[in-house]
Amino acid sequence: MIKNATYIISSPDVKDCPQSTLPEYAFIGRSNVGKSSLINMLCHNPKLAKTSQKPGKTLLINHFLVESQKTKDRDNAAQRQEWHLVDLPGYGYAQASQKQREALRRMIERYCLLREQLVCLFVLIDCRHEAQKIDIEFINWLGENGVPFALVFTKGDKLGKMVLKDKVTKYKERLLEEWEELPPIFVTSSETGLGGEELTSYIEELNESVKS
Ligand SMILES: Nc1nc2c(ncn2[C@@H]2O[C@H](COP(=O)(O)OP(=O)(O)O)[C@@H](O)[C@H]2O)c(=O)[nH]1
Ligand SMILES: [Mg+2]
Repeated sequence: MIKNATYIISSPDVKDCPQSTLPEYAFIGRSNVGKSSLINMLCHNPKLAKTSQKPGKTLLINHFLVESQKTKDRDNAAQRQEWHLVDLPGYGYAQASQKQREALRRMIERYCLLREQLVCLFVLIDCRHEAQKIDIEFINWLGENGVPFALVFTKGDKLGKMVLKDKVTKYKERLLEEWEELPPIFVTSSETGLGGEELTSYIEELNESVKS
């Protein structure tokens, strides 16, 4: 359960990111997939991360400090946690120039490979679309480079229950063409709150597991 979230800083490169060693979770995906909206939904604050109708706005690594309270540990006691949530720029923005896209790709790759605090990268996928080449390539790159990730289907409110289930099944089948195991998968909607608790609980479990 997230109690509080505050914006910290926007950084142009991984080397400029906060020095803190708090466990970190980043959201990535094509621009307009719903990254900022999902962060706001999870944090119960519609104004926290800037959302936009126009894709390709965020070009920086945005850090948020989150305080949450995990209940039901072994002693059934509430446990306070602090961690970072990161809103990354969207990849594959068609209107950007070749040079811009290349710079953005380098920045994203550097963040994924060099940010030691990163516990899990959440790759967001619009549930309405068939598997897109750019997403599959990125997912494969994560796998090849050993970057821990999970998949998050967004905008679940836009499809009926059965169609949604079918889309997710198809996506899994597509991934299993290349991978033996599936990553953790979440289905969410920032409009209805679908999947918010599952995602937060997952992060809280991971926080627990990385605690030294
Ligand atoms: N219906 C619906 N619209 C959404 C959802 N998430 C995001 N959107 C809309 O999609 C657009 C892009 O969202 P945004 O969070 O800015 O995407 P980002 O570029 O990935 O950060 C905005 O117009 C949002 O209102 C969702 O779960 N359901
Ligand atoms: Mg955004």
